[in-house]
Amino acid sequence: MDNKIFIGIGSNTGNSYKNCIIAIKRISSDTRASLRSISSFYSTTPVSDIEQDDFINCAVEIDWRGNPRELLQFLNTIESSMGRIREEKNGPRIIDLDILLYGDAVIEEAPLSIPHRELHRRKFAIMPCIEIDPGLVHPSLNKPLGSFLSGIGDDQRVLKLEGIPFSEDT
Ligand code: PH2
Ligand code: MG
Ligand code: MG
Repeated sequence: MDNKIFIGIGSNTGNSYKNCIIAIKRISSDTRASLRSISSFYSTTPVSDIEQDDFINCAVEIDWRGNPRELLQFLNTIESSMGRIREEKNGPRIIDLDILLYGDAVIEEAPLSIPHRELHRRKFAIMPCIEIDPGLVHPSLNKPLGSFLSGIGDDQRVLKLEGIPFSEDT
């Protein structure tokens, strides 16, 4: 239960902000999950070759009474319940729930890939995590998570959204 588990949340279809909130509520309403922390919401440019709208991204830290595989299944179930269908890689999506970090675990057993394969290359994933815990270290690259930011191009724009109340009528 001491694992620092970080879930990356993203949406760029429909009301993206609301979609992220619905996903957070569904995560926290399961008895196996406890919400420890929610990051700010960020407006982010798509990292993709496909032309599409900007994303809303955030991250949550949770405790999970189960194993990583069960967590992945749980997140996939929430994605499906929100209408996610398997779209093209890096295409627009109503909701995306990715396990970014599972404590110090390094797991490469398809479909599990922990830490998330792209975590250190994506500002929209790193920023919300280090906002919650600035001391995070990448468990397989063994460097502070924040240290990867300087190597990421300025084309990845990430704008922290200030002053948006968490609780809307969702
Ligand atoms: N997710 C992707 C691909 N590109 N870009 C942004 N800004 N935010 C995302 O969540 C995102 C992306 C694949 O899951
Ligand atoms: Mg993703
Ligand atoms: Mg995903």
